[in-house]
Amino acid sequence: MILNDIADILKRGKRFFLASHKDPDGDAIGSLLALGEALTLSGKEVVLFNEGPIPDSMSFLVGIENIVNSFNPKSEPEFDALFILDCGKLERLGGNSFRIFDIKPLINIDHHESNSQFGDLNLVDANSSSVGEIIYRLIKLANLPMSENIAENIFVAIQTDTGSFRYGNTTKEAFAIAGEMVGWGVSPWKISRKVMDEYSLKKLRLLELTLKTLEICHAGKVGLITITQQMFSKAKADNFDSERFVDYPRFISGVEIGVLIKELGKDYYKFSLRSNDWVNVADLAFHFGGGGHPRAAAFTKHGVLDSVKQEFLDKAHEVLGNGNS
Ligand SMILES: [Mn+2]
Repeated sequence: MILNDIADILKRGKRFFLASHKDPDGDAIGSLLALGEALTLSGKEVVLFNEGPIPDSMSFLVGIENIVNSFNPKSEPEFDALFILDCGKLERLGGNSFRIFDIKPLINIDHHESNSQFGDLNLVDANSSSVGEIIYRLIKLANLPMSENIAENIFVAIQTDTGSFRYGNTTKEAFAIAGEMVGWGVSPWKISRKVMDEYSLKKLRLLELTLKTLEICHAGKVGLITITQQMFSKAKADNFDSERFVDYPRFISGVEIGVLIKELGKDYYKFSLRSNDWVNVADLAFHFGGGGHPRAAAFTKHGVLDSVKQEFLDKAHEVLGNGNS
């Protein structure tokens, strides 16, 4: 079984390179730090890589300062394996990451159903709430140590990817592991406040501007908000301040698909998609070259706003029409 093979590599190896996706969320950072700390505590060497930028909301995590955002493995001793965490496809690592691909074997650990199986070994479990949950299993299986810091990182990974234990991926297993982490001394209140609830004033200002753009389409089944670069400057906000804004259109009763369109550059947009009950937004995103989970997915698209929006709405109409609701 693949989990055992990877646990063996962790037990036998001495030096590992661990990486997770660009513009990281709590799962990308929590999983990276948790596995890194477990390996370090058992006397192994690790390099932790994330292209960044790392959100302020995670700056309190112990060990966050050890994460590097650039690296040249050619100037370093050999590694026993390269672990890539929480990436549905290799490109999610970011543009500066190609240098690390010489490290073999490449071990792909993920929970996105759409994962492209890019590793030499692929541990992709779409039934896991988060990669943090898979890391927990690996730590146990490889007999790596547990600590309060590791527990905190695993808790952050599970909490963020389940939307504070609310989304459809909030399983009995997710609760059980999170419960065990609380047993290690993790404070759910502290983590919630820091990672989920703490809004800067600029974030609230940005939300104020964004909510004014709300559009309701397709007989109330699609709710759509848009953020432009101009709004970011006006609110003096940065990219991370718009995190989870996509939930607002999804909250509206009757809405099945919530959409956040974010201007990334001139005629270049990111569509973040969420669904409530039955639309598989990963399929919808996949149609436009993106991916994700059935209830949370994203893609990017070049073009003029009105036309990229219309193209998306046409496809969404088709998908909604095929449903039974
Ligand atoms: Mn994840």
